[in-house]
Amino acid sequence: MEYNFLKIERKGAITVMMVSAPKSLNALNSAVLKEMDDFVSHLDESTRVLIVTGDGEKSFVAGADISEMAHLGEQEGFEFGRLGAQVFRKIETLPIPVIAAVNGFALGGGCELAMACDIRIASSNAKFGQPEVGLGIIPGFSGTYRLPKLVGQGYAKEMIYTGKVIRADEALRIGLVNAVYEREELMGKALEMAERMLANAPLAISAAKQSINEGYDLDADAAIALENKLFGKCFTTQDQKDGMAAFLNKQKAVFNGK
Ligand code: CO8
Repeated sequence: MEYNFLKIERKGAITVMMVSAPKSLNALNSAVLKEMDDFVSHLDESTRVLIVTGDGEKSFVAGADISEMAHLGEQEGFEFGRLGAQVFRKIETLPIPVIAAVNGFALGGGCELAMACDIRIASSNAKFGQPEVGLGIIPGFSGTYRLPKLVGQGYAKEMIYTGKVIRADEALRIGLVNAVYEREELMGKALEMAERMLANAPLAISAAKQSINEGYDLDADAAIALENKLFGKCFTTQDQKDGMAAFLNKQKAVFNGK
C-alpha cells in the first residue's frame, strides 16, 4: 500500500513511523488510520523497536479529524471509533517496544495514540489533553481505558471532564510521559533509548511486554502465573543460553532473537 499520510524511515532495526498530515496538524482521518493499520499489520520482522512521531515542529497528532467526524451518525461514529481503537490496540500489542516521541500537540486521538505506545517521551513544547467533551463526544480511541491506567482515575477524570490541556512538565509530573527534552533533542533521545533496547534479548523484551500488558488486567494470582509461564519459556531460547554464557565468560552478549 502506498502511504500518503505516513512517512516511514528505517534506521537499522529501528523503524520510525511519522504521521504526516500537515494541513490539519496531523489529525487522524479514516485514511490516515487505514494506512496506520496497514503499516502495523505488515511491519517487517527485522524491526525490533518502533518509534511513533508527528511531522513538523508543532504537532504530534492534534486528534481525530473533526471535519470528518462532524457529519457522522451513531453507526458511523461507532465504526470510526472502532477503527481507531483497533489500530491502536494493534500498536499496543506489537511484540516489540513502541516509543512515542511526542513532538507537539497530543490532543484527543493524539494523546490516545501516544498512550497506546509502551513509552512516551516528549519535547518541551508538547501539550496533552482529551478535549472531546468540548466537542460533544467522549474519548473514542480507548482514552477512557488507558488514561486512568497511566495517571489514576482522579486525574484522568479531571482531564476528561474539563478538557484541560496540560504542558509537558505537568505530563511528566503525573507520569503520562517518562522524560521531557528540548525539541531538537527529542528524536536523538528516542533513538538512544531504542538502541539500549536493541542491546538486549528481543524475545525476552517481547515476553516482558506481554507479561506487563496482559498481567495488568488480571488478578494477582493469574498475573503471577502468567509471568511464571513466560519466564519458563525464556529458557527455551538460544538468547537465554547466549546471554548467560556471555555473562559467565565475562563477555558482552550478542543476541539473535532465537
Ligand atoms: N481535526 C481537523 N482539523 C484540525 C484538527 C483536528 N483535530 N486540529 C487542527 N486542525 C486544523 C485546523 O482546523 C486548521 O485548519 P485550517 O488551516 O484549514 O483552518 C489547522 O489544523 C491548523 O490549526 P489551527 O489554526 O487551529 O492551529 P492553532 O495553532 O491555532 O491551534 C490546536 C492548534 C490547539 C491544536 C487547535 O488546532 C485545536 O484545538 N485543534 C483541535 C484539537 C482537538 O479538539 N482534538 C481532539 C479532537 S476529538 C478526538 O480526537 C476524538 C478521538 C476519538 C474519536 C472517536 C470517534 C468516534
